[in-house]
Amino acid sequence: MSVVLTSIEGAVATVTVNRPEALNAINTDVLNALEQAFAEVEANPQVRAGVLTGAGTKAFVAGADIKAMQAFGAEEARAFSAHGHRVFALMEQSRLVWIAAVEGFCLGGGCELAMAADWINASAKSKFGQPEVNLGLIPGFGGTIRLVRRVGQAKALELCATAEMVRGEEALRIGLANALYEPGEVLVKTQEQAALIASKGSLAVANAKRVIRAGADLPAERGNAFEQQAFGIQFGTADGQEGMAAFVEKRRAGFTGK
Ligand code: DAK
Repeated sequence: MSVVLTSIEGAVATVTVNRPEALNAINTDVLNALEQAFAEVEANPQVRAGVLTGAGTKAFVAGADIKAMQAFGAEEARAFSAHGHRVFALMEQSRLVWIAAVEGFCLGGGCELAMAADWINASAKSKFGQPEVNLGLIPGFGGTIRLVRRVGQAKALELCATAEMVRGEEALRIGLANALYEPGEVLVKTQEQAALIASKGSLAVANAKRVIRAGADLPAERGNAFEQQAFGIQFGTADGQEGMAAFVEKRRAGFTGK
């Protein structure tokens, strides 16, 4: 059985980290399989939104694989970190919105993987944390950067320095999760949300994602200029014309992704 599974339902792809016996811990095989899965989904014109999850109900992903990392020297650790950064960034660079559906433990590299998605939907029984200092380590898959952007510098450092876990409700409160669902419901609810996104103009969704993600790293003046350019581009698309015509003609828009 592959360590990463991909299923496609309508226009929604669901990518599942599938090592439940190790609480879906991330090793090199998982990174390679995720890289392949993201590339295949990206290239599939049928797919218009993505969901990332973990197999089983006990964990989304309980971290990087500690047993595998134990054998690393500094150079292997740096290469493993670079590999993870490259693979996780594929979701950020994607034309698709990616949503992480988190049930159970979401720790260390697992929390970093979830944060590389565009947002996180959490189960009320989920537990988030960056417990690397318990192992004498620090986050190595982008957590120090992405966590600060989600929850602010002081809360990010508090989580990384104390290794304390927070429950789904607290993750929602601090802005780490966007939504909270009953245990067992988060995947289905997230797939429903992804299907809603997939029903919109896909070029517009991709453009909005590109502008918002780029804008977060730009000074406001350049971000505003980038938005103006991107706004103009939408008017040259068939979807933009169709969406406005449908409103004026009081009918449902038929988007083609062109
Ligand atoms: N790695 C490997 N195996 C893991 C694992 C992990 N992160 N988490 C759990 N497992 C395995 C357990 O070893 C156990 O396997 P067996 O011993 O049965 O073979 C199985 O999953 C079930 O786990 P438990 O028996 O421990 O289950 P419990 O319910 O008792 O406890 C737990 C659940 C989540 C509280 C516990 O498993 C736990 O504390 N896990 C470790 C959580 C953790 O510390 N995660 C952060 C990992 S560090 C870097 C790159 C990346 C990173 C850092 C640096 N560079 C390259 C520089 C990231 C680091 C991390 O993510």
